[in-house]
Amino acid sequence: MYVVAALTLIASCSGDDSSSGSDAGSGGASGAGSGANGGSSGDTGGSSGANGGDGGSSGAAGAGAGGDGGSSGGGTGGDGAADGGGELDSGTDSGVPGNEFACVAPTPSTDFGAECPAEDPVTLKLTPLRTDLNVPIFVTHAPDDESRLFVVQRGGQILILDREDGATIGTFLDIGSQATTGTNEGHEYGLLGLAFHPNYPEDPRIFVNYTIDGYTTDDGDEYSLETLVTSFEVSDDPNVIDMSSEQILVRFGQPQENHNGGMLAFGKDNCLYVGAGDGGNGNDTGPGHSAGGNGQDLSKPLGKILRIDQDDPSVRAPGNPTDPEYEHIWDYGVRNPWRFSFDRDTGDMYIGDVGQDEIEEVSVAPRGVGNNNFGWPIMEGASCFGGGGCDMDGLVLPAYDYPHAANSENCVIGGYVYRGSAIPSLHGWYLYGDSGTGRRIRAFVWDGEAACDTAVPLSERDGLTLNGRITSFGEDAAGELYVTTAAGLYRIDQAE
Ligand SMILES: [Ca+2]
Ligand SMILES: [Ca+2]
Repeated sequence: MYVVAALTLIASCSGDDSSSGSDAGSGGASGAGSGANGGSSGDTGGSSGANGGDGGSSGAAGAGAGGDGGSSGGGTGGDGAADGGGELDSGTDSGVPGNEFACVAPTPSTDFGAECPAEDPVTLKLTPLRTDLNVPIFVTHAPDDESRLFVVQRGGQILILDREDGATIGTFLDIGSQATTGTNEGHEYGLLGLAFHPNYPEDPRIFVNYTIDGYTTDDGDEYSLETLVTSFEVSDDPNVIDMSSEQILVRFGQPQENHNGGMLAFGKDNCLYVGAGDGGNGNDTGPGHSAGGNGQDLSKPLGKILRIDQDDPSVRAPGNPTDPEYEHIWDYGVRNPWRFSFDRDTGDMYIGDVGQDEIEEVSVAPRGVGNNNFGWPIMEGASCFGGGGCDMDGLVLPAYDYPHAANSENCVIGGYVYRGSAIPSLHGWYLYGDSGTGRRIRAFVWDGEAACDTAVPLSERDGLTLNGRITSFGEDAAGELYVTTAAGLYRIDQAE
């Protein structure tokens, strides 16, 4: 029943993958040098090359597809302010004298949800900005920067493109030689996430999530990859990162090469959120998986949404749940949260959690409300995993789920709540998609109790065509939305 998906398909992000380790050489042990900013690895075993080793070299900067990326969905428009419209005043939760951008305990949402709209949004179109990229898996912006887009390629590059016409301005960062990256479309590892500090560029740090070669512990536990979340600082040239500035925030082993999550984004609490998959394999079982699944094991970073204080990643971030043994856990019970985002107006969190065999789901958590158990591997979507019954007590069910059958869908790609100004009727709609060959773009409005869904996916309703499978959505400084595919970057516009 649980078929091993072909690695030649990006669809493998929703299938099993029993292959562990041995991804043939490539990338050295990451030079993640210097600082050793306290990488509080979970209990996933030792870490290769200790903190900040200087590692190898080479690296198969391969093309491939896969991973995921970050966003800076966080800090934006003021509390409930109406229209993100390009203003980034970030950090509404913060009240720390002397550092209004410190990671602080969040202020839980008090007015969750919106009204279901009376009508579907206007007809949309996709405006291609690029069709020649090398496995772009994320696009985002720097705070207040309305002139540049930052496109993450899974092979390790962050490209800077002109927001208007997509022309290449430069290469911001290239860690292709130190990351271990996938070489075909289905691979889920490489450079997977990017987020700018909410006070960038006054605070010159960007944050990235990528994989390096794995390791074997003294006890013989094998990790095929290791996830690193690190920071870099921009150099005196605003289009070039200082490669000597890397600092490790956290690192943890990946028992299998799939389900690495990879998303990074700042919340309105100015803390760094990290998506971590269940470790890989299938059914959240096998080597490196706890009895009952990593998703439910609060001593591990795997199968979690993590929340980190970027200024002191060695301790539990202010406001994190105090029970979990692993101090960075914010939410748990996720399988592969490839993409999540924060509504830039409300601060609510939308998580696209990739399902296994039958069901894809989007979960929504109110701003500042953590410690949610989203159910994996007890449940897949709103159903007990594998059929039969299960104990749903205490589990947070998805806002919306849909089956694989019928429409060639099998891998949800989380998106964004539209808060731009170019398409007024789209305001408040959450746009997301699926990387299956159906290439569907969908939308709903979450009213706090149910997802008000459009009757027909936007892609079909509006005849939107893409040159490849969807890999991500992204948001620019003005709140306009984009879609990336295996080679393309498109802006979502209103049709004439
Ligand atoms: Ca993994
Ligand atoms: Ca779930």
